[in-house]
Amino acid sequence: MPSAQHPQRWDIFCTVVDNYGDIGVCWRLARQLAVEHGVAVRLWVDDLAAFARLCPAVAPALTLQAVGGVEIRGWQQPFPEDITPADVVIEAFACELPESYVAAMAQLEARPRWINLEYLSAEAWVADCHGLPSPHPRLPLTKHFFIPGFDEKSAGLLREHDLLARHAAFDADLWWADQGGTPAEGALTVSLFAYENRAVGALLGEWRNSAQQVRCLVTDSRVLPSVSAAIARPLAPGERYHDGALDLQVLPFMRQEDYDDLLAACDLNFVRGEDSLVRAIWAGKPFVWHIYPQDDDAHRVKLDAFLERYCVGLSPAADDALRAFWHGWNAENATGEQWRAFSGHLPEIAAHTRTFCDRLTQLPDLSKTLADFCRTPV
Ligand code: TRH
Repeated sequence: MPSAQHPQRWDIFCTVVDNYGDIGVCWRLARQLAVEHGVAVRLWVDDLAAFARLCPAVAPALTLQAVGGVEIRGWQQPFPEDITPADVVIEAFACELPESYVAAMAQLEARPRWINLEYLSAEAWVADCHGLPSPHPRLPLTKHFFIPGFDEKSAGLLREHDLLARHAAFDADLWWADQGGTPAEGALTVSLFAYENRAVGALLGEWRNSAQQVRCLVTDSRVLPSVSAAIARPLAPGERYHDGALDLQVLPFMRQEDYDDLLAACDLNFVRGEDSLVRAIWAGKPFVWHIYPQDDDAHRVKLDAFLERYCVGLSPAADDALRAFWHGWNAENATGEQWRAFSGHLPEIAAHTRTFCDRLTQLPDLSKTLADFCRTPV
């Protein structure tokens, strides 16, 4: 039997490899499916403590709870034998489903739609692989690859239906007042979320000596020790540091929704990984992407594939400056000169990023692509 035509029950399986991207994406998708598509979602997560950092309503000790219209399950070993698989089963980022669960999927008369939700990529191969079936070697089950990306040949990008309206209604003055005061007139406001990065020292030096005030909000993330090392002073969330033109403040790790506000509030956002990149695009402000580093340097190809799409339409000078600074930031050797060239083009990059964002909003959002795909018969 083919899978259900109007799948009402969805299971999403998420392992937290490291960092927050895996659960960040799964939580976003789960909420959207529940709230915007009206389906019942069970989200299985193997690390509820990591989840609770971006969603404090999650109680790490509870293996069964409901938050934001989603049923949240602690994914423990051994996996319970008495779980009936849902109509749609999403294995996020190739995490391996419990064997007993897969066996139960094969037993169902209406076999579930089985989706492997892959990592985001701007590379050309996505067009050839998105949506491909992968039959199970033994069982009467087929898994389909679902690959987020930047054009209509991919799964698209996650974007809540009201996100752009929320950004448009965002009151930056109010937000800054809550952060301990509106930035100085004409100051450059920056959010900094990144992995460890030795280039932080050169950047902070530039900001300290800049003619323009720089108000930098550092998130409680892996970049914080790099910042502390650069200023030779340990920094903790809540602390603030002034030196020359630099006014630096460390923020606690915040709720996922609040992180969107931070991106909307700043003139320039340093982001990392996968999900914060997409959120920076939707904020429509200039950003600098620290891509998740991979052992075989595969991330460099991925970074350049994104730059190829993002830079279309920039003037040659802005294009060169942006690529040079992004490459320097990712290689942890960005120089003051690269920063000055990049920041000199920020007005053009700001207008360009707005257009880039507008163009991408023409694509259907990923939750819709997925819901439509799962409605069609196998
Ligand atoms: O945390 P990340 O580095 O996650 C990474 C990437 O997703 C990478 O592709 C993946 O392979 C690796 O994990 C295993 O970066 P990312 O993807 O931006 O996820 C961060 C999430 O945390 C995102 O949903 C935004 C959220 N966030 C908060 O909720 N509060 C915060 O204060 C901050 C800074 C982020």
